[in-house]
Amino acid sequence: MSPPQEPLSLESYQSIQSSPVDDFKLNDLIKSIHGVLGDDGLDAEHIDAQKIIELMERYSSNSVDWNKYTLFDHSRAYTRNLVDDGNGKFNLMILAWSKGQQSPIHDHSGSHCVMKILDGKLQETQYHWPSSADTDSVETVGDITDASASSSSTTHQGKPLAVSNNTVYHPNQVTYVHDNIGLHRISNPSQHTGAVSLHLYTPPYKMCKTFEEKTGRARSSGICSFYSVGGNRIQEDNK
Ligand code: CSS
Ligand code: FE2
Repeated sequence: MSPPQEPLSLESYQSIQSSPVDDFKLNDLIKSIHGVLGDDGLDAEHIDAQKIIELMERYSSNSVDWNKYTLFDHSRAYTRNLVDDGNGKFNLMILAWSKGQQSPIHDHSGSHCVMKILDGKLQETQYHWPSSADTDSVETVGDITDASASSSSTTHQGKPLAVSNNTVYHPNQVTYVHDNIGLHRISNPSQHTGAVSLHLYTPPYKMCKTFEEKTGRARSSGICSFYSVGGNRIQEDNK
């Protein structure tokens, strides 16, 4: 198997950002992504990340398209709502962030991660990887969306993770991350309103690693479950 394509540098990605197009609906975006990553398209491991970034940029957020996927839950860190499983080549999902919610610091299991803000504001804090000594742990925490996954209550010794970038994104803006760039945490900085984002992961992944900010200690996320699929809530015992 050949290695995944090198991720883009931030510079090359920012220099060609395109504007959203009003008549390019969410369904058009989904069809186009299938065209690039689907059965007749490129294999997900050999994709040109720039192509899917441009498609995500072309879509102009309209809540009519995505309202049914936006299930908020204050008791979780955020919710992951599957829009399209990409026939196994990608996962397109909508994440719903209640006020003040945040993900744990995490990696993306070698996948490309393209995130577009649909509503509200979201902050992305990128971190450098910790030294390898800090990633040896095999302890598994619960689902990545468990509110406790961000906690750092252990007595593990290690250096704090170093922040490499901190950016607040607004509706229709797109950002990209890959393990070769680093780790990140997504947070909704608003204490008053929710936020909604559209995420494309390719290849799709079921597990990733989460990291303690204060020590760099890594843990396996456990299965990254969906809160809903196609707008329908998944039963707790059937995630
Ligand atoms: N990567 C996280 C969401 S933030 S990009 C996840 O898979 O749930
Ligand atoms: Fe992420």
